[in-house]
Amino acid sequence: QEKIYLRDYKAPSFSVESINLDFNLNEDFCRVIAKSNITKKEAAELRLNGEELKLVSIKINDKVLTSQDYQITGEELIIPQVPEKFILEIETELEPQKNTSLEGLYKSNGIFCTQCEAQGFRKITYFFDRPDIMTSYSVTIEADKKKYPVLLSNGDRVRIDDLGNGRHKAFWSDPHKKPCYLFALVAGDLGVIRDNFVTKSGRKVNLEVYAAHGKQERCWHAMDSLKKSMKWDEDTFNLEYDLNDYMIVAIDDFNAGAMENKGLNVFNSRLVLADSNSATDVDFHAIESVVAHEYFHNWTGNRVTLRDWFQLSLKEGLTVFRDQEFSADMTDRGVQRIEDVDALRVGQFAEDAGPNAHPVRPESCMAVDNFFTMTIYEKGSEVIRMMQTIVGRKGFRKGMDEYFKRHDGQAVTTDDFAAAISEPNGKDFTQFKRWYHQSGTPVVNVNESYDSSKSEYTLTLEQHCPPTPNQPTKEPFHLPLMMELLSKNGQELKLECDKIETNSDGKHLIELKEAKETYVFKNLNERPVLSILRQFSAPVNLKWQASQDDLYFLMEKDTDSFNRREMAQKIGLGVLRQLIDQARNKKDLVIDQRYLAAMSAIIRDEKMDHGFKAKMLQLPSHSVLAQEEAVLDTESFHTARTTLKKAIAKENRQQLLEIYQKFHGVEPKSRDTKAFGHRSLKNSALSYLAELHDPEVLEVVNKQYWGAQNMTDRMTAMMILADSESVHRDKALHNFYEEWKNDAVVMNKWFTAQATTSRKQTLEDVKTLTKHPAFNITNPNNVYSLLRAFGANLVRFHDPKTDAYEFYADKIIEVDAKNPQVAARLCSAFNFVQKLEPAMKEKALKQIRRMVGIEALSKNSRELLQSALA
Ligand code: HT7
Ligand code: ZN
Repeated sequence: QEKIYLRDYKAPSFSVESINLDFNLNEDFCRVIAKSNITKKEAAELRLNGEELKLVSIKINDKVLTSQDYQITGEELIIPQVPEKFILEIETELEPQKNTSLEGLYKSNGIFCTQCEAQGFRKITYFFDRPDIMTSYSVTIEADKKKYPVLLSNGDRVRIDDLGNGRHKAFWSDPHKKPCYLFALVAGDLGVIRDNFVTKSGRKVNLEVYAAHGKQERCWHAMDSLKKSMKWDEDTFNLEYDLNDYMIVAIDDFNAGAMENKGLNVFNSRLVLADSNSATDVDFHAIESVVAHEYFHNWTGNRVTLRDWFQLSLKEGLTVFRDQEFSADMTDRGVQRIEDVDALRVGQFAEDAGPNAHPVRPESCMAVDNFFTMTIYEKGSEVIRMMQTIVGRKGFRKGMDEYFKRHDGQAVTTDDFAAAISEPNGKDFTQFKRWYHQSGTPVVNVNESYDSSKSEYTLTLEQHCPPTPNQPTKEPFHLPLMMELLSKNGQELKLECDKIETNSDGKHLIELKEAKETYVFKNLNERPVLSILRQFSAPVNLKWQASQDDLYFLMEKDTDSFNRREMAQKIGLGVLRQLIDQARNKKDLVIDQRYLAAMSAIIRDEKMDHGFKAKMLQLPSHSVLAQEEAVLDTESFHTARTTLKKAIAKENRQQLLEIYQKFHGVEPKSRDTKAFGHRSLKNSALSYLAELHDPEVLEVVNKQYWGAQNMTDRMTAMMILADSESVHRDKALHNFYEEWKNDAVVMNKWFTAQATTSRKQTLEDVKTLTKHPAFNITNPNNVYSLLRAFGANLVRFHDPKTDAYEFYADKIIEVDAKNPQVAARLCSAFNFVQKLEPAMKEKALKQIRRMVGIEALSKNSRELLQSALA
């Protein structure tokens, strides 16, 4: 399979001033006529991308071409001779009803829709399917009037004509030039809710959210989220919406979360539909954040777009950063940062340590669709956050203004972005940009000493980055490390060190640029306690052999709430690792009493914010353990974690019950941040108590299931019961199914609850569920909620006593034949292969070899699996 390289980028030889797309939608085929206005900028043959298309005709300036005038080779249409300026008219035929890849034009539950990012437009017509060709679009859609009353595309509605024969035709025109990956079309019989937003300059924007009939009343949270996003972008970045209409359409079959097509976002239904009966607090939060993310793309992605796909993080990293900041402003900034860093650690750090590690701006790839990774998105966002930390918020805003001033309407690179932020702030980002081309998670070693005779505290920091595929050695990174020194009673001390920066937000910063650097702090009459990497100001692995006294001190007293939670995780990790060691060596498991006392103190702390307390009580996850431990022995992870959880629950049974009783049933329908915090704390208390497996607690869980007044409570109880041997288990699962069997979005929760248990028969349950009438392997949400969730269930996926790898590989192969993008998302389950014990490793490798040996395997899956063999 061929690779493509960033170094081969060449600016286009043609420009396309405008394109008119005419769609004629029918039940068994769709006819597309694409008329483009093209200019040749330099001598070149015309090469257009196209896949799975039936070509009907080609005309240049109205003259029909014969087969001697062009060639069709694999994935290109080549016309060697074209004039300087010409109108190219291409007619193609598609079969959207047979399109199971869900890219290009396809049908989901009777609705025609498109997904063009990254390279789906080439499945609609022959075109320059590259983001640096920006074009004005006008679109007509003709379809049956009864079956498809709603006909949508990007931009402004021009008119809709009744054709008098049971068919109608809609005309759309988009005043903004765009790359073809932002093109969209939707045609179907849909319900809609409407509202409007008046922009700061007084323009009224019509807002519409479409969903299947009967579901539209569940779209109001998405609508509210959209209005909040529009206001936030005006207030924060002075960015205003630029069309008269903004439409969101919920679709059941969708490969990803959502798509930011200009003026016409297409969303996975699970990220639109919500009410308190059917959606959890986490769902509500995810919807708010994804609606915001897609809206924010209107400026960061659409108005300023990508020069080429290697620059994907230019829009995705920046837009994730913007949605994280939005969520922080809408909810609780401290808790939001904890959640974002948890997700980064679990997903992106694992990616950076695995066979598919790649830079934020990759150099090569086989399948462009494989770029939609945690590294591009989440690490990309951390890179932007570091820029903001270095220049401060005000400086960052100045840089963003400059970015839009320089590049509005252009297709640009991450280098252009870095220049726009650094230059107005008088900063040099030459070294900083290594974050874009070096992969891997840097390790920072911390060493400290205190000299009481000189009243000096010395801090030595050393950085290195482990080798990653194709990058055996790395240059030092530019690391902004936010820090303070704390006194014995937790106060921030005056920092007398000339190497410490203060950014425009008044935050103290070490800008570590060398492999090793020493910092001396003067006039400290007592040994200070170091608080470093505050707010997780750089995405690094901090190795710091701090004393237990200091760690416990910081967990209790650090003035940076993120670091308090970080210390709780660090101590918890140490305790768990000792328990894992004992479990692996068949020793008695001995609980660390100091840790137990500290966790008990948190449980009993009446002043701590509730949402934050729930985060403090979380034990490090199996995926975090998997990254720290040399061997992936998940049975020992499970034993260690449940033993520790049980010990904490036993010690605090009464207090946990009191927390539960205090908050259970309080404002069950409220969705404000306070209510989220209450529910998160009391459900975390319940999950601790459930570890005791005592009948009284299971009664409480069962009662919560049957009496739940919202999905957060119902789902928590169902997950606990699903993971138990309780007599209540089957009845609850059966009831959930009966209640929600006609609701595709909610049924996914039922699959996940059963795929993520630690019960020994989980694999058998998952196998059975793949044959369940509610499971459809062509629906991405079903695949993710059952199969991918099982692949992420480290305990049961890596169970030496089962054939989980073989079953999972069978499913990858089956999905791959229909939908390569979805299959590729399943492959990451094999990322830990190098950490497996020899027998397990061989079992996993055998399956990977089997998959790679299939000739018809897609390049998407092949690229990801092959590297696991390297
Ligand atoms: N920009 C969107 C990415 C996306 C996507 C990528 C590959 C295959 C299907 C897809 N659907 C949407 C989503 C976003 O980041 O906003
Ligand atoms: Zn995005």
